[in-house]
Amino acid sequence: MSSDLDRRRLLGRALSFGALGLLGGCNFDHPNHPDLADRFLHLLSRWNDRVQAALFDPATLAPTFPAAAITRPPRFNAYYTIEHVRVVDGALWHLDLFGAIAEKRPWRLADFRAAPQASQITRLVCVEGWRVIGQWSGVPLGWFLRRVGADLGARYLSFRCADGYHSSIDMASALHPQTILALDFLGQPLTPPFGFPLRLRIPTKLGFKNPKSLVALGVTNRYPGGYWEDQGYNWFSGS
Ligand SMILES: Nc1nc2c(c(=O)[nH]1)N[C@H]1C(S)=C(S)[C@@H](COP(=O)(O)O)O[C@H]1N2
Ligand SMILES: [Mo]
Repeated sequence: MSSDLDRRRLLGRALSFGALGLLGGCNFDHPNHPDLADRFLHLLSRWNDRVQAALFDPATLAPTFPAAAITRPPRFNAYYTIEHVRVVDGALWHLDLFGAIAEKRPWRLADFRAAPQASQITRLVCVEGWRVIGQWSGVPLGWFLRRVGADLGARYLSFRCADGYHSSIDMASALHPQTILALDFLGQPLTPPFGFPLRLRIPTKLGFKNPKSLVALGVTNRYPGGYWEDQGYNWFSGS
């Protein structure tokens, strides 16, 4: 049973990285049919998303680690360098809610602090070829979605960030027990470069699917894409 699950996870990874390799390594451009090549790549990647979604086991946990394995110092990454991090004012900050959510009242920092918290020591894997282990704590996203009356039958969650970054995930991954809206790193509030005041922490997906400094969260059936997703990174990107 467990080796069967391992094989499925491996297959998922092979498909995921195989598709990334195809996207990065081959030249499908045809001088007469540039749109056709684009459309082919897009279809290939969306097919890959569906295979990965079908293989995703909502009960399989991402690996967890002992405190001694935590990477120090942590490693920053964004589509800009660390001097350009936009600092959010925690007192004014709120998370806007949009789409298929019954209670759209924005959530403030105190609301998230008052909610149930979960902690995890997990690995963040960046497609650029590095990985770090860290300890994140915060509100389980599944709890939050139920609390605000989100339509759990909808397909996508869409996230928008203070720096203009955006990303999206499937509902099954959103409801995974290790998917949290993180407030803390190593037991202290997140610092601005690492996503203050609130970031998505989803250890079953690659680093770029972990948007930092969230300003809005939506539930939708319309494919939302994302900053890197729109530039050809595979959308599902299980890690
Ligand atoms: N708001 C925002 N979130 C973001 C990014 C970004 O540029 N802006 N980059 C992503 C990428 S590519 C990675 S690998 C992780 C890095 O998270 P870290 O800085 O905590 O290591 O954040 C993700 N979330
Ligand atoms: Mo990344």
